Amino acid sequence: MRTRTLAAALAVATAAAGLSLALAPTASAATSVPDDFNGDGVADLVVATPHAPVDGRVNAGSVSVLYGSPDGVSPGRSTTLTQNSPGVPGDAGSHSLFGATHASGDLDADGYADLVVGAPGEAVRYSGGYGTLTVLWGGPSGLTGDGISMVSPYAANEWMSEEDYGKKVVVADLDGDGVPQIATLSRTNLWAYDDLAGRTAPTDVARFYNYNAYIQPRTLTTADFTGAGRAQLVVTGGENCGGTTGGCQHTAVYTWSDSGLQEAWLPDPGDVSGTNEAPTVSTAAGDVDGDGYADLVTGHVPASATTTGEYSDAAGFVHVRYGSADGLGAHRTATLDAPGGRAGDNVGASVAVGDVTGDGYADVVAGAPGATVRGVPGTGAAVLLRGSATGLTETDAQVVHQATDGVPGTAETDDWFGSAVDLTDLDGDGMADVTIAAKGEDVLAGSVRDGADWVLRGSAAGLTTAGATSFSAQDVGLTAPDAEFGSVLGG
Ligand SMILES: [Ca+2]
Ligand SMILES: [Ca+2]
Ligand SMILES: [Ca+2]
Ligand SMILES: [Ca+2]
Repeated sequence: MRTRTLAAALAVATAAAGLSLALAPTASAATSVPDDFNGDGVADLVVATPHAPVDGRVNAGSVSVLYGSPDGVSPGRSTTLTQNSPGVPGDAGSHSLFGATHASGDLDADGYADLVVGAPGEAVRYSGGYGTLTVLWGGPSGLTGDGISMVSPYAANEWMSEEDYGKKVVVADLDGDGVPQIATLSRTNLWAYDDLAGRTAPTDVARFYNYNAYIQPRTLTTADFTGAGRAQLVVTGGENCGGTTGGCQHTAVYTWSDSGLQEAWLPDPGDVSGTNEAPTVSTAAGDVDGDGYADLVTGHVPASATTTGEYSDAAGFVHVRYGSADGLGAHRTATLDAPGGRAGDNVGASVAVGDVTGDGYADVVAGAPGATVRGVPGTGAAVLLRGSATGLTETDAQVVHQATDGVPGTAETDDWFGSAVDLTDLDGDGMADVTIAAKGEDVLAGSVRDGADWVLRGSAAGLTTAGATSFSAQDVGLTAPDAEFGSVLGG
């Protein structure tokens, strides 16, 4: 959805500037659906399980692609790949965390979307470095395992070391030539690559930004926030202040230029009361007010001194910085509480942006994995906040959870429904469908973190339970308990 919004913004921007003929011809050769791996015109869903064991290696990781269709997705039309699958580069290793992040786009401009998968814990042979990216090529049969592997430029430098390369990844057209590129975060660096030259791994990075010891980059997002006809990168993370590691928040926008990545800092929204800085725990982008500029949506859960379990005891909130020609958030920002939000909800622990209702305004789904439902703590919920001409609104917000009529499953303690969310049009009807992960869902006897995913379809009225489906590890042939199946739905 992110790239489609970018394309819409690009169309508006170029129409306004009379530049429609200046677009690179390669753009028309690329697929029009950024996550359509088998080229049938319907987007596909990737759910990743970085904690999946593979052939006895713990936390090696797997990714599952479920192919979209007019009937939506089904595990019966899926492929699950690990680093031990035929063709996939590398070998499954303990704690590689293959699938900790993923992003897609047509990197080789053959009309089929390609999947980039991060394995930030993978040891790089003959190097002190950790972390790889794997590019899996799409084709008529979808993802088959055919791919290439990438490592940090520092992995080949005896004087440098790298940690967590590939912990976040995005695919976007950063230089405005119509072909998307890869950008990725490590523990201390942001790397942005040039267009791939065919199906070979890049030998050098085009642009990078190095963080000093005072900033800990955490999230990476991309979209065209300024109507420039190219995407910018947004990185958020903790920043040391007052003697506290990560006590303040850092948000920076990077624009690709001939001289490197140009950086601009943005103010942190703080928490709802405006007294403390609230960590940015999730990010997504899309045009929620339909003005042609992508908007940045961030989820914030204030840290809590009384947190004892998986989630904070804070309510959480969602913040919007509206895009404009003058820069992201230059003219307008907004903070939204989920209606009825309560302490411990953790609303904004996850966010996704997409047009659920098909009215041309992107909507937001925010996960609230800590929410208490009908007296059961930690059940979790997801909230639909609607886009409109005046921006994102709490009006007619819709809450769904496992106790909602028509949603499969049972609301249980610490299911954490909403631990991750994604919005992609998986049935091709023009309305984005939500995928909701519950990483604490227990499926097998005696386990507590088997994990599962739900898909609820978009409709003109909002999310509908008609055609709702859910699936877990066993449905795609995985058998290990407590692996948090499908807990990663994107970046
Ligand atoms: Ca497809
Ligand atoms: Ca491709
Ligand atoms: Ca906008
Ligand atoms: Ca749909």
